[in-house]
Amino acid sequence: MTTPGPDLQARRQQLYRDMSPLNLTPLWEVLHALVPPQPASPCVPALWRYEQVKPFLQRAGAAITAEEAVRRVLILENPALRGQSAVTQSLYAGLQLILPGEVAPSHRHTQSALRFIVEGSGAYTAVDGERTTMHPGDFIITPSWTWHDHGHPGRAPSDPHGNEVDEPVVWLDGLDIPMIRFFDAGFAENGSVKSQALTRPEGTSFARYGHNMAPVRGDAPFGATSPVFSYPYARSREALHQLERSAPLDPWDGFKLRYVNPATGGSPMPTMATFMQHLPAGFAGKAWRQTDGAVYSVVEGRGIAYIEGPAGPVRFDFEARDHFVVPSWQAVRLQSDTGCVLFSFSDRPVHLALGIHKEERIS
Ligand code: 1HN
Repeated sequence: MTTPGPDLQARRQQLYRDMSPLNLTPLWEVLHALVPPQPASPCVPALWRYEQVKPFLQRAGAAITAEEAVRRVLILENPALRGQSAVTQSLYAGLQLILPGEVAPSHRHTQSALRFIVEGSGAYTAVDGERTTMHPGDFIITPSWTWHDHGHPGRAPSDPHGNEVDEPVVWLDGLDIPMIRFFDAGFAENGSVKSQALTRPEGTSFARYGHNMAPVRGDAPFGATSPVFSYPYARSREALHQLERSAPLDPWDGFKLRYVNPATGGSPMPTMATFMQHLPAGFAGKAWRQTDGAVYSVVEGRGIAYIEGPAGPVRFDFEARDHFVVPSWQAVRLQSDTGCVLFSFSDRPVHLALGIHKEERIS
């Protein structure tokens, strides 16, 4: 490319200045950045150690009630996207705390949400008239535009109806907030009551849709979202362990399964895919990269994630209840000496729907 002489450069700069009041700008000055040869995410890899985060959750618990906060959450902000409430360009993540005796009041919004229970038992979330009790490792869905509230009855350990203990409950919230904001398609409404009226006993949706069977008549109750709104850890863990007896170890993923909407076989939510994987003890995975940036919640065990960030390689030594984010198209490999279980979520269904999902398995 020849460099333009000073006359030509001046003429161009004058052209840009003159057209600017009409909100016109020359494409040729930005073309390369608009269509980069490969994804160049502004996101950076990041790790939140639970050991460091937990004291702040506890302080938040003393500083504000769930009711006053509406949702008492510490947002996991990507260090390169501070102030945007975003963990990747398209996804939001946060850690929510509810204490025994508290209620997080009913509301609904077009943003879809997932909960992944990090610590504690005995709290519930209610969706569209049905409650589900939370246990560590459970994956729970709040479909778009459904009424939802959370609560913690604070039952005593001696409660004859169960063995739930009276302890704080913390879960990971994953929402498609930045994506819905991008489309300017967000609506929200507060409920008229704190806790919604219950119209079905707990376990109804699981009984109807959670056993490879479905009601003979009737439409999907939540449209494109899974009619099963709680995927208990006991089931996912068992599935992974059974898988390992027969399936070969995947050199990149270890043993990995995706959660499905049983009515479609697709992802549980139209905007977010969820996964659970087991890296067996001694696993040293190969590197891969994919266009969907992903958030990980460490369920059990310890391991290492090596990520090729824009500023060079980073190494995250993680343990149970830690969270980390792998940005789009950054190469990552996972290792575990002790063995570990990882939950993750990403915006993959949107990439697939648009026909732009790309994955590269390296070496
Ligand atoms: C929300 O409704 C929840 O229902 C959690 O628990 C986090 C972040 C932004 C907007 C709405 C919840 C949220 C949220």
